Amino acid sequence: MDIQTVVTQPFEGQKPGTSGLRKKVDVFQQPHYVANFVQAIVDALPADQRRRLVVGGDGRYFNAEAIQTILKLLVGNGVAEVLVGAGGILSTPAVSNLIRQSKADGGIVLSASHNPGGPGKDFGIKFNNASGSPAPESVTQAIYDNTKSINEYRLANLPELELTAGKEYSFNNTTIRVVDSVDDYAQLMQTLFDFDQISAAIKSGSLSLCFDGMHAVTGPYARKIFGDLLGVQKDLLWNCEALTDFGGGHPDPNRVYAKSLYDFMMGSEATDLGAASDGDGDRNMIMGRGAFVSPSDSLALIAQHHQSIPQFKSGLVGVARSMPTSTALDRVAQHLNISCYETPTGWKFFGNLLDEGLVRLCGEESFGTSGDHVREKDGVWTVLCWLSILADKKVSARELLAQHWTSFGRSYYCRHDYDGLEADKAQTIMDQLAGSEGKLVGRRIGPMSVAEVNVFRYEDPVDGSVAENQGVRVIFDDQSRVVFRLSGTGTDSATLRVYLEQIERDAKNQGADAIEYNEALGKFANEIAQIQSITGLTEPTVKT
Ligand code: VG1
Ligand code: CO
Repeated sequence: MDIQTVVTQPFEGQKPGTSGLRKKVDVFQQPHYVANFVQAIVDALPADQRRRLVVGGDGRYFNAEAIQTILKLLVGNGVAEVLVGAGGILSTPAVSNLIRQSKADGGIVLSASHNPGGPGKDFGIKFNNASGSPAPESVTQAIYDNTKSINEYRLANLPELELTAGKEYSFNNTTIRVVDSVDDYAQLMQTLFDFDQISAAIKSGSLSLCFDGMHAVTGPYARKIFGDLLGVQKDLLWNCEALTDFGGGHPDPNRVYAKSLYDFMMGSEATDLGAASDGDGDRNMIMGRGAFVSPSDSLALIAQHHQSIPQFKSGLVGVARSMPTSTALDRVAQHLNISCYETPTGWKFFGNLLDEGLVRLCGEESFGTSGDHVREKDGVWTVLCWLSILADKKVSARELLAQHWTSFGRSYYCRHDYDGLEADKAQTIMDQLAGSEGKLVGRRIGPMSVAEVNVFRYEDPVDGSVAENQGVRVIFDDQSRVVFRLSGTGTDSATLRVYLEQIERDAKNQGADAIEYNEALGKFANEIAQIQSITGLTEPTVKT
């Protein structure tokens, strides 16, 4: 097999963000663009860590072409073994699992997650390390540095490979094995949950689930796990046909983009549990009959009821949440007498804590939860946690939420996103907020007054690495908070995220709608961040 050394030039801006490199797909479609970036990944790996790599993506538009290029590149670089998902498809948590199970040196995930797919839409590539975790910043920085000086890459002249499960190819020093996209992951789930208990409840009619695959990667996983193994009827598994453009939708499981599921769960036909997952299968939305469970509450409730989940029967040890995620988890951790870590946004920051065994459960307000079984957030797994809790407690999700709020207080939580900002204006907002403590301390809104304003800085307790500038926190005297940060996953203009959390300890006042409850605080946030005066925007683009 011929190996060609292709002369190339660096592309600007191949800098990984919160979760890998994300750009418009036409940027990735430029000649050399994918090859440059993947060669930069390979070059960042020490020579003895190129033995075995896993490759797969969420199946969006351009996934198939990019996979073929990556295989040529990995053969060209003499990687001994490559495991690739059938059709080039693997959900993000499934990649993480395969890396761990096969003791690979890492994996390449093709996805732009919840961002839309199709011509003119978004694409992405990220690298996960040998523990299955998104690469830490030291590695993404090394990759980025390589992209700035790259002048050649090595490509094998492979024919187009048919990626059917079970196929195996050998070229020069490389074996390529095509694996079933769902099997290993489904097996892992069966070791973590009591499938007999859940399926008995489903088959007896005492527990029902409606799942929306949003025409994204989890469709086949849901059919196998919820359908074949647990007995959920086909008509309750919606949009499980994976499509390259996600059916034209936005595969982001929240109240706005999973609206039909939301409406169904609020209506008279609702099932006990409603759930949806995103483009690459790492996010989840959880609803009970007539109740939306905010991701921060979902995380706190999983911690609270961890004894209903076989994976956690031996105890949680510790838990972690990203900084903007609500403090509901902290209160449960305190009650359980276990540690609760606060990390910057992005799953990569949980990797060390999980590897060291300091935490077993993690989550983010952005509809992401997972345990120590993989090193990614995991949508289907979260649904199985909720099915386990409901099957075990035999109480509705709505009732569990009410009980939780009575015991721990309710964190009324929501997020306001201001999209389409010019980058320099977004930066001005952040800069002036960072220096605003003197001006803001003591300012009142309703009964609360600002106690502290600071810029979040994280020092990793395991390796001591430091992440600066991870968002501005405005903390009130009753622990309520407003957090501001800029998105690191967008593909064009800047997005300002404003996270609102108000803690209501009085059970009489815990039944309101979180978005409405936070309206006044959202206006206050707009004002103190000078969003309107800097950008002209009086209202956020999205409220979730
Ligand atoms: C967003 C979320 C963050 C999440 C990231 C990747 O990042 O806020 O919590 O980890 O997306 O999720 P940002 O920088 O845009 O706020 V996914 O489902 O894209 O892998
Ligand atoms: Co995702």
